[in-house]
Amino acid sequence: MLRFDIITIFPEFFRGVFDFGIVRRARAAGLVEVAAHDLRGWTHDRHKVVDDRPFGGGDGMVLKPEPIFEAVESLTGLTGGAESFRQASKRVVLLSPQGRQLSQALAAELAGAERVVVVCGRYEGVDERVSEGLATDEVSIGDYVLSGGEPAAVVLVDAVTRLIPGALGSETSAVNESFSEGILDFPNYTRPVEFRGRRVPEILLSGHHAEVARWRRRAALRKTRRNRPDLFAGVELSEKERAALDEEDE
Ligand code: 6GU
Repeated sequence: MLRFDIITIFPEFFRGVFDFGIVRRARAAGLVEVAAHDLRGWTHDRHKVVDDRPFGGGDGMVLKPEPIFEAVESLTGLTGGAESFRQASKRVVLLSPQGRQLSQALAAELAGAERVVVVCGRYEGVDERVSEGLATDEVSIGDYVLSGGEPAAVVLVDAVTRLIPGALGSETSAVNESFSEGILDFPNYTRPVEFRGRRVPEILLSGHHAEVARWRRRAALRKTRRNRPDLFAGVELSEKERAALDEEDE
């Protein structure tokens, strides 16, 4: 059982969002548990203040360290910082645009933890001592700006949950997916055979399994080259594949 604890100033944001699809099923099966906690619950003043003005000046407010440290320490029962969390198979993920980018490899690592505490930063910032002295990981979901870490927390929980053994059910496997081979997934088609003048590629109707597999690999490579040249640069092509792709270019 992997437990996610999300620390946020908007706990209501998560109402219902984990009640669909794979995540719902994984929760129902007892494979994961997800709880959202209001950061203000770890303040001690009457106005439940969680932020303050930045030292050195500037716009916006910065999340204070004390409530975040208290929240993480009370949820984990540990006060020894990143090293003690890792030793206990717990991870404390600070979500911020300054993090390293979430990848399938990091998602797989987190899927092996017993506890993942997710701290939702906000766009203006989080006191750096959270990153320095509390988080095991500082993570971004991509190069664009969100107003807060909450949408990123939903992304993280989804990406990690579907990698927990049993979460996808017997009919599907995470092994055949996009990124597991370093290239994008192949294009899929279903009925009808012709739709608005576009036909399903004939090979897929032929029943020749080896030819279908070869077509899919080449179509996936073509699509990866067009949409993700960064991934394509790392792909090892056989002579035949290189020739086939070069031929299509003419
Ligand atoms: Cl994790 N937080 C915010 N505020 N913006 C982001 C992000 C996270 N990842 C990409 N942009």
